[in-house]
Amino acid sequence: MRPISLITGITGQDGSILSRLLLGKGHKVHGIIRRSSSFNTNRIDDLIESKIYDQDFFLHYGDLTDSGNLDRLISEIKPQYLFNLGAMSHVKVSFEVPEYTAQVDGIGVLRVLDAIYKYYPECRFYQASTSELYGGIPSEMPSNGYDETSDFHPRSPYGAAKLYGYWITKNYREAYNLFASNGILFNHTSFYRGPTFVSKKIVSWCAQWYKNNQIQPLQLGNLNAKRDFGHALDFCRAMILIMEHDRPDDWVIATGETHTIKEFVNSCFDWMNKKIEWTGTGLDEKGICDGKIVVEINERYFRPSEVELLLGNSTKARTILGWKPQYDFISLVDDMMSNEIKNQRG
Ligand code: NAP
Ligand code: G4F
Repeated sequence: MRPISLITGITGQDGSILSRLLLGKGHKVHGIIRRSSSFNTNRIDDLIESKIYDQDFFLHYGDLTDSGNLDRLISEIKPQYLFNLGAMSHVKVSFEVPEYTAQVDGIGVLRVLDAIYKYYPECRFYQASTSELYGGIPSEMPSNGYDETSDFHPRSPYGAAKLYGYWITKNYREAYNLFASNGILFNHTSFYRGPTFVSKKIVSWCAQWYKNNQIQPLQLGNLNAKRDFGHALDFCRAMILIMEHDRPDDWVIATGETHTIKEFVNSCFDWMNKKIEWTGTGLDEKGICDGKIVVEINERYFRPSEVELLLGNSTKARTILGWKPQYDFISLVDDMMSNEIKNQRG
Protein backbone atom coordinates (compact mmCIF):
# COMPACT_ATOMS: atom_id res chain seq x y z
CA MET A 1 0.00 0.00 0.00
CA ARG A 2 1.32 3.43 -0.91
CA PRO A 3 1.55 5.95 1.95
CA ILE A 4 -1.06 8.73 1.96
CA SER A 5 -0.05 12.25 2.96
CA LEU A 6 -2.28 15.25 3.54
CA ILE A 7 -0.79 18.75 3.41
CA THR A 8 -2.45 21.93 4.67
CA GLY A 9 -0.90 24.97 2.98
CA ILE A 10 -0.12 22.98 -0.18
CA THR A 11 -0.29 26.13 -2.33
CA GLY A 12 2.50 27.81 -0.33
CA GLN A 13 6.27 27.70 -0.79
CA ASP A 14 6.85 24.69 1.45
CA GLY A 15 3.67 22.84 0.52
CA SER A 16 4.53 22.97 -3.18
CA ILE A 17 8.10 21.74 -2.60
CA LEU A 18 7.10 19.06 -0.08
CA SER A 19 4.40 17.70 -2.44
CA ARG A 20 7.04 16.94 -5.07
CA LEU A 21 9.36 15.31 -2.55
CA LEU A 22 6.54 13.07 -1.27
CA LEU A 23 5.32 12.18 -4.76
CA GLY A 24 8.94 11.26 -5.57
CA LYS A 25 8.87 8.86 -2.60
CA GLY A 26 5.73 7.16 -3.92
CA HIS A 27 3.18 8.84 -1.63
CA LYS A 28 -0.32 9.69 -2.72
CA VAL A 29 -0.56 13.38 -1.88
CA HIS A 30 -3.72 15.20 -0.86
CA GLY A 31 -3.77 18.95 -0.27
CA ILE A 32 -6.17 21.46 1.20
CA ILE A 33 -6.65 24.66 -0.78
CA ARG A 34 -8.66 27.75 0.07
CA ARG A 35 -11.35 29.12 -2.16
CA SER A 36 -10.06 32.35 -3.62
CA SER A 37 -11.61 34.90 -6.01
CA SER A 38 -8.51 34.60 -8.17
CA PHE A 39 -6.21 31.63 -8.77
CA ASN A 40 -3.94 30.70 -5.86
CA THR A 41 -2.47 27.46 -7.25
CA ASN A 42 0.34 28.87 -9.41
CA ARG A 43 3.05 26.93 -7.53
CA ILE A 44 1.31 23.58 -8.16
CA ASP A 45 -0.34 24.23 -11.53
CA ASP A 46 2.02 21.83 -13.29
CA LEU A 47 0.85 19.02 -10.97
CA ILE A 48 -2.82 19.95 -11.52
CA GLU A 49 -2.28 19.88 -15.28
CA SER A 50 -0.36 16.58 -15.22
CA LYS A 51 -1.73 13.07 -15.60
CA ILE A 52 -1.19 12.34 -11.90
CA TYR A 53 -3.96 14.76 -10.94
CA ASP A 54 -6.81 12.84 -9.29
CA GLN A 55 -4.64 9.68 -9.49
CA ASP A 56 -1.74 10.40 -7.12
CA PHE A 57 -2.32 14.08 -6.39
CA PHE A 58 -5.65 15.37 -5.04
CA LEU A 59 -6.90 18.77 -3.93
CA HIS A 60 -9.79 19.54 -1.58
CA TYR A 61 -11.29 22.85 -0.58
CA GLY A 62 -10.92 23.63 3.09
CA ASP A 63 -9.73 26.06 5.70
CA LEU A 64 -7.99 25.84 9.06
CA THR A 65 -10.79 27.93 10.58
CA ASP A 66 -13.43 25.28 9.64
CA SER A 67 -13.38 22.28 11.97
CA GLY A 68 -16.31 20.52 10.25
CA ASN A 69 -14.38 20.58 7.01
CA LEU A 70 -11.18 19.28 8.67
CA ASP A 71 -13.11 16.52 10.46
CA ARG A 72 -14.64 15.36 7.19
CA LEU A 73 -11.40 15.45 5.21
CA ILE A 74 -9.37 13.59 7.83
CA SER A 75 -12.06 10.96 8.42
CA GLU A 76 -12.43 10.36 4.66
CA ILE A 77 -8.80 10.56 3.52
CA LYS A 78 -7.30 8.72 6.54
CA PRO A 79 -3.77 10.02 5.89
CA GLN A 80 -0.75 8.28 7.43
CA TYR A 81 1.04 11.63 7.44
CA LEU A 82 -0.45 15.08 7.94
CA PHE A 83 1.84 18.06 7.41
CA ASN A 84 0.24 21.17 8.90
CA LEU A 85 1.89 23.92 6.86
CA GLY A 86 -1.15 26.19 6.43
CA ALA A 87 -0.77 29.55 8.18
CA MET A 88 -1.05 33.29 7.95
CA SER A 89 2.73 33.24 7.73
CA HIS A 90 3.70 36.93 7.46
CA VAL A 91 5.05 38.33 10.73
CA LYS A 92 4.43 42.01 9.88
CA VAL A 93 0.88 41.34 8.64
CA SER A 94 0.09 39.49 11.88
CA PHE A 95 0.21 42.85 13.73
CA GLU A 96 -2.65 43.99 11.49
CA VAL A 97 -4.76 40.80 11.73
CA PRO A 98 -3.83 39.43 15.18
CA GLU A 99 -7.13 37.70 15.94
CA TYR A 100 -7.34 36.03 12.54
CA THR A 101 -3.70 34.93 12.93
CA ALA A 102 -4.54 33.35 16.29
CA GLN A 103 -7.52 31.53 14.73
CA VAL A 104 -5.49 30.04 11.88
CA ASP A 105 -1.97 29.62 13.32
CA GLY A 106 -3.01 28.77 16.88
CA ILE A 107 -6.52 27.30 17.13
CA GLY A 108 -6.20 25.90 13.59
CA VAL A 109 -3.54 23.51 14.90
CA LEU A 110 -5.91 22.35 17.64
CA ARG A 111 -8.66 21.75 15.06
CA VAL A 112 -6.40 19.48 13.02
CA LEU A 113 -5.05 17.62 16.04
CA ASP A 114 -8.52 17.07 17.44
CA ALA A 115 -9.78 15.74 14.12
CA ILE A 116 -6.85 13.29 14.05
CA TYR A 117 -7.53 12.24 17.65
CA LYS A 118 -11.23 11.65 16.93
CA TYR A 119 -11.10 10.09 13.47
CA TYR A 120 -7.66 8.66 12.70
CA PRO A 121 -5.21 8.60 15.64
CA GLU A 122 -2.77 6.43 13.66
CA CYS A 123 -1.97 9.53 11.57
CA ARG A 124 1.46 11.08 12.12
CA PHE A 125 1.26 14.88 12.53
CA TYR A 126 3.87 17.51 11.67
CA GLN A 127 3.45 21.05 13.00
CA ALA A 128 5.21 23.91 11.16
CA SER A 129 6.67 25.60 14.20
CA THR A 130 9.08 28.46 13.83
CA SER A 131 12.15 30.25 15.11
CA GLU A 132 9.80 33.21 15.72
CA LEU A 133 8.96 31.42 18.99
CA TYR A 134 12.34 32.51 20.38
CA GLY A 135 12.00 36.24 19.78
CA GLY A 136 15.62 36.95 18.87
CA ILE A 137 16.54 39.42 21.62
CA PRO A 138 20.37 39.35 21.37
CA SER A 139 20.99 39.26 25.14
CA GLU A 140 18.64 36.23 25.47
CA MET A 141 20.16 34.10 22.70
CA PRO A 142 22.45 31.22 23.77
CA SER A 143 25.98 31.67 22.36
CA ASN A 144 25.67 28.63 20.04
CA GLY A 145 22.21 29.66 18.88
CA TYR A 146 18.70 28.54 19.84
CA ASP A 147 18.04 24.83 20.29
CA GLU A 148 15.17 22.65 21.51
CA THR A 149 15.86 23.59 25.15
CA SER A 150 15.91 27.39 24.69
CA ASP A 151 13.30 29.66 26.24
CA PHE A 152 10.54 31.17 24.12
CA HIS A 153 9.73 34.87 23.91
CA PRO A 154 7.48 35.52 20.88
CA ARG A 155 7.57 39.11 19.61
CA SER A 156 4.53 39.21 17.32
CA PRO A 157 0.94 37.96 17.16
CA TYR A 158 2.28 35.41 14.67
CA GLY A 159 4.90 34.18 17.15
CA ALA A 160 2.36 34.05 19.98
CA ALA A 161 -0.16 32.08 17.87
CA LYS A 162 2.56 29.67 16.77
CA LEU A 163 3.54 29.22 20.41
CA TYR A 164 0.06 27.89 21.12
CA GLY A 165 0.39 25.60 18.09
CA TYR A 166 3.73 24.32 19.41
CA TRP A 167 2.37 23.55 22.89
CA ILE A 168 -0.90 21.99 21.77
CA THR A 169 1.09 19.67 19.50
CA LYS A 170 3.25 18.63 22.46
CA ASN A 171 0.16 18.27 24.65
CA TYR A 172 -1.66 15.93 22.22
CA ARG A 173 1.51 13.85 22.04
CA GLU A 174 1.76 13.59 25.84
CA ALA A 175 -1.95 13.33 26.63
CA TYR A 176 -3.17 11.04 23.84
CA ASN A 177 0.05 9.41 22.67
CA LEU A 178 -0.33 10.81 19.15
CA PHE A 179 2.69 10.88 16.85
CA ALA A 180 2.79 14.69 16.86
CA SER A 181 6.11 16.46 16.15
CA ASN A 182 7.19 20.09 15.97
CA GLY A 183 9.71 21.18 13.35
CA ILE A 184 11.09 24.47 14.68
CA LEU A 185 12.31 25.80 11.36
CA PHE A 186 14.40 28.93 10.87
CA ASN A 187 13.83 31.27 7.92
CA HIS A 188 13.99 29.27 4.69
CA THR A 189 13.47 30.61 1.24
CA SER A 190 13.71 29.78 -2.46
CA PHE A 191 12.56 30.94 -5.88
CA TYR A 192 9.06 29.89 -4.72
CA ARG A 193 9.01 32.24 -1.71
CA GLY A 194 6.11 34.70 -1.48
CA PRO A 195 7.02 38.11 -2.95
CA THR A 196 6.59 40.12 0.27
CA PHE A 197 9.22 38.22 2.28
CA VAL A 198 12.49 40.11 2.34
CA SER A 199 14.73 37.55 0.56
CA LYS A 200 12.41 37.17 -2.44
CA LYS A 201 11.69 40.91 -2.50
CA ILE A 202 15.43 41.67 -2.75
CA VAL A 203 16.14 38.98 -5.34
CA SER A 204 13.21 39.93 -7.55
CA TRP A 205 14.11 43.63 -7.43
CA CYS A 206 17.75 42.80 -8.29
CA ALA A 207 16.73 40.60 -11.22
CA GLN A 208 14.61 43.44 -12.65
CA TRP A 209 17.39 45.98 -12.06
CA TYR A 210 19.89 43.63 -13.74
CA LYS A 211 17.78 43.84 -16.90
CA ASN A 212 16.87 47.53 -16.64
CA ASN A 213 18.56 49.72 -14.08
CA GLN A 214 16.08 52.54 -14.62
CA ILE A 215 13.66 51.08 -12.06
CA GLN A 216 12.78 52.83 -8.77
CA PRO A 217 15.06 52.11 -5.77
CA LEU A 218 14.34 49.07 -3.62
CA GLN A 219 12.51 50.10 -0.41
CA LEU A 220 13.38 48.10 2.67
CA GLY A 221 12.88 48.28 6.44
CA ASN A 222 15.35 47.09 9.08
CA LEU A 223 18.62 46.20 7.33
CA ASN A 224 20.34 45.12 10.55
CA ALA A 225 18.04 42.24 11.53
CA LYS A 226 19.90 38.92 11.30
CA ARG A 227 18.41 35.69 10.03
CA ASP A 228 19.60 32.09 9.77
CA PHE A 229 18.62 31.78 6.09
CA GLY A 230 18.30 28.30 4.61
CA HIS A 231 17.01 26.76 1.39
CA ALA A 232 13.39 25.54 1.48
CA LEU A 233 14.33 22.33 -0.33
CA ASP A 234 16.72 21.36 2.47
CA PHE A 235 14.11 22.25 5.08
CA CYS A 236 11.32 20.25 3.43
CA ARG A 237 13.66 17.23 3.36
CA ALA A 238 13.95 17.67 7.13
CA MET A 239 10.14 17.59 7.52
CA ILE A 240 10.07 14.11 5.98
CA LEU A 241 12.91 12.85 8.20
CA ILE A 242 11.02 14.16 11.25
CA MET A 243 7.90 12.24 10.20
CA GLU A 244 9.82 9.05 9.37
CA HIS A 245 11.69 8.99 12.70
CA ASP A 246 10.72 6.19 15.08
CA ARG A 247 9.22 8.53 17.70
CA PRO A 248 7.60 11.97 17.81
CA ASP A 249 9.71 14.85 19.12
CA ASP A 250 10.62 18.53 18.66
CA TRP A 251 13.39 19.44 16.24
CA VAL A 252 15.29 22.63 15.42
CA ILE A 253 16.16 22.90 11.74
CA ALA A 254 18.68 25.64 10.90
CA THR A 255 21.87 26.24 8.94
CA GLY A 256 23.89 27.56 11.90
CA GLU A 257 24.92 30.76 10.04
CA THR A 258 23.33 34.14 10.48
CA HIS A 259 23.39 37.14 8.13
CA THR A 260 21.97 40.64 8.17
CA ILE A 261 19.47 41.77 5.57
CA LYS A 262 22.16 44.15 4.33
CA GLU A 263 24.49 41.17 3.77
CA PHE A 264 21.72 39.53 1.74
CA VAL A 265 21.53 42.66 -0.45
CA ASN A 266 25.34 42.81 -0.73
CA SER A 267 25.49 39.16 -1.82
CA CYS A 268 22.90 39.74 -4.54
CA PHE A 269 24.95 42.68 -5.83
CA ASP A 270 28.11 40.53 -5.67
CA TRP A 271 26.27 37.92 -7.74
CA MET A 272 25.63 40.65 -10.37
CA ASN A 273 29.32 41.72 -10.20
CA LYS A 274 28.24 45.12 -8.89
CA LYS A 275 29.52 47.00 -5.89
CA ILE A 276 27.01 48.58 -3.54
CA GLU A 277 28.17 51.25 -1.07
CA TRP A 278 26.18 52.32 2.01
CA THR A 279 25.89 55.89 3.25
CA GLY A 280 23.87 57.58 6.01
CA THR A 281 22.20 56.06 9.04
CA GLY A 282 18.68 55.19 10.22
CA LEU A 283 15.95 56.35 7.87
CA ASP A 284 18.59 58.23 5.82
CA GLU A 285 20.66 55.13 5.07
CA LYS A 286 21.00 54.49 1.34
CA GLY A 287 22.62 51.94 -0.94
CA ILE A 288 24.49 53.47 -3.87
CA CYS A 289 25.67 51.68 -7.00
CA ASP A 290 27.27 53.27 -10.09
CA GLY A 291 26.49 56.70 -8.57
CA LYS A 292 22.73 56.02 -8.25
CA ILE A 293 20.53 55.32 -5.22
CA VAL A 294 19.47 51.68 -5.39
CA VAL A 295 18.22 51.03 -1.85
CA GLU A 296 16.21 53.33 0.43
CA ILE A 297 14.73 52.82 3.89
CA ASN A 298 10.98 53.05 4.26
CA GLU A 299 9.61 52.92 7.79
CA ARG A 300 6.41 51.22 6.64
CA TYR A 301 8.41 47.98 6.66
CA PHE A 302 9.43 48.35 10.33
CA ARG A 303 7.64 46.14 12.87
CA PRO A 304 6.17 47.31 16.20
CA SER A 305 8.53 44.83 17.90
CA GLU A 306 11.37 43.34 15.91
CA VAL A 307 13.10 39.96 16.07
CA GLU A 308 16.68 41.22 15.85
CA LEU A 309 18.85 38.11 15.80
CA LEU A 310 18.12 34.49 14.91
CA LEU A 311 20.70 31.73 14.82
CA GLY A 312 19.70 28.08 15.13
CA ASN A 313 21.54 25.14 16.63
CA SER A 314 20.31 22.00 14.87
CA THR A 315 22.81 19.58 16.42
CA LYS A 316 20.00 17.25 17.53
CA ALA A 317 18.52 16.88 14.02
CA ARG A 318 21.96 16.51 12.47
CA THR A 319 23.02 13.84 14.96
CA ILE A 320 19.81 11.82 15.29
CA LEU A 321 18.05 12.35 11.95
CA GLY A 322 21.24 12.65 9.90
CA TRP A 323 19.93 15.88 8.38
CA LYS A 324 22.27 18.48 6.99
CA PRO A 325 21.67 21.33 4.58
CA GLN A 326 23.10 21.12 1.08
CA TYR A 327 22.90 24.88 0.49
CA ASP A 328 24.94 27.51 2.33
CA PHE A 329 24.24 31.26 2.22
CA ILE A 330 26.18 31.89 -1.01
CA SER A 331 24.69 28.93 -2.89
CA LEU A 332 21.21 29.94 -1.67
CA VAL A 333 21.65 33.45 -3.11
CA ASP A 334 23.10 31.94 -6.29
CA ASP A 335 20.13 29.57 -6.69
CA MET A 336 17.58 32.33 -6.08
CA MET A 337 19.28 34.90 -8.34
CA SER A 338 19.85 32.53 -11.23
CA ASN A 339 16.30 31.15 -11.13
CA GLU A 340 14.83 34.65 -10.86
CA ILE A 341 16.80 35.94 -13.82
CA LYS A 342 16.01 32.85 -15.91
CA ASN A 343 12.33 33.19 -15.07
CA GLN A 344 12.11 36.92 -15.74
CA ARG A 345 13.80 36.40 -19.11
CA GLY A 346 11.62 33.52 -19.99
P1 NAP B 1 3.42 30.41 2.71
O1 NAP B 1 4.16 30.33 1.41
O2 NAP B 1 2.90 31.71 3.18
O3 NAP B 1 2.20 29.36 2.61
C1 NAP B 1 1.18 29.37 3.56
C2 NAP B 1 0.09 28.41 3.12
O4 NAP B 1 -0.95 28.42 4.09
C3 NAP B 1 -0.56 28.78 1.77
O5 NAP B 1 -0.85 27.60 1.08
C4 NAP B 1 -1.85 29.46 2.21
O6 NAP B 1 -2.88 29.40 1.25
C5 NAP B 1 -2.20 28.58 3.41
N1 NAP B 1 -3.17 29.20 4.30
C6 NAP B 1 -3.20 30.47 4.77
N2 NAP B 1 -4.27 30.67 5.55
C7 NAP B 1 -4.95 29.49 5.58
C8 NAP B 1 -6.16 29.06 6.18
N3 NAP B 1 -6.92 29.90 6.90
N4 NAP B 1 -6.56 27.78 6.00
C9 NAP B 1 -5.82 26.93 5.23
N5 NAP B 1 -4.68 27.28 4.63
C10 NAP B 1 -4.25 28.55 4.79
O7 NAP B 1 4.30 29.80 3.89
P2 NAP B 1 5.58 28.83 3.83
O8 NAP B 1 6.81 29.66 3.79
O9 NAP B 1 5.35 27.79 2.80
O10 NAP B 1 5.54 28.21 5.29
C11 NAP B 1 4.85 27.00 5.55
C12 NAP B 1 4.57 26.90 7.04
O11 NAP B 1 5.80 26.91 7.76
C13 NAP B 1 3.76 28.05 7.63
O12 NAP B 1 2.97 27.51 8.66
C14 NAP B 1 4.79 28.98 8.21
O13 NAP B 1 4.22 29.74 9.26
C15 NAP B 1 5.80 27.98 8.71
N6 NAP B 1 7.20 28.42 8.74
C16 NAP B 1 7.77 28.96 7.65
C17 NAP B 1 9.10 29.32 7.67
C18 NAP B 1 9.78 29.92 6.48
O14 NAP B 1 10.83 30.55 6.66
N7 NAP B 1 9.27 29.72 5.27
C19 NAP B 1 9.85 29.10 8.84
C20 NAP B 1 9.22 28.52 9.94
C21 NAP B 1 7.89 28.16 9.88
P3 NAP B 1 -3.00 30.53 0.08
O15 NAP B 1 -1.99 30.13 -0.97
O16 NAP B 1 -4.40 30.41 -0.35
O17 NAP B 1 -2.66 31.86 0.71
O1 G4F C 1 11.31 38.05 5.21
P1 G4F C 1 10.67 38.38 6.50
O2 G4F C 1 9.31 38.98 6.45
O3 G4F C 1 10.68 37.04 7.35
P2 G4F C 1 10.56 36.76 8.94
O4 G4F C 1 9.96 37.87 9.67
O5 G4F C 1 11.92 36.29 9.37
O6 G4F C 1 9.53 35.54 8.98
C1 G4F C 1 9.70 34.42 8.12
O7 G4F C 1 10.53 33.47 8.78
C2 G4F C 1 9.96 32.91 9.98
C3 G4F C 1 10.99 31.90 10.52
O8 G4F C 1 12.10 32.58 11.02
C4 G4F C 1 8.65 32.23 9.64
F1 G4F C 1 8.12 31.68 10.77
C5 G4F C 1 7.68 33.25 9.04
O9 G4F C 1 6.49 32.55 8.64
C6 G4F C 1 8.32 33.86 7.80
O10 G4F C 1 8.46 32.85 6.82
O11 G4F C 1 11.59 39.37 7.34
C7 G4F C 1 12.92 39.07 7.69
C8 G4F C 1 13.57 40.31 8.30
C9 G4F C 1 12.75 40.99 9.40
O12 G4F C 1 13.60 41.32 10.47
C10 G4F C 1 12.25 42.26 8.75
O13 G4F C 1 12.06 43.35 9.66
O14 G4F C 1 13.73 41.29 7.28
C11 G4F C 1 13.36 42.55 7.78
N1 G4F C 1 12.98 43.37 6.64
C12 G4F C 1 13.64 44.48 6.24
N2 G4F C 1 13.02 45.02 5.19
C13 G4F C 1 11.92 43.20 5.85
C14 G4F C 1 11.95 44.24 4.91
N3 G4F C 1 10.96 42.24 5.81
C15 G4F C 1 10.03 42.31 4.83
N4 G4F C 1 9.08 41.34 4.75
N5 G4F C 1 10.00 43.33 3.91
C16 G4F C 1 10.96 44.32 3.93
O15 G4F C 1 10.92 45.21 3.09
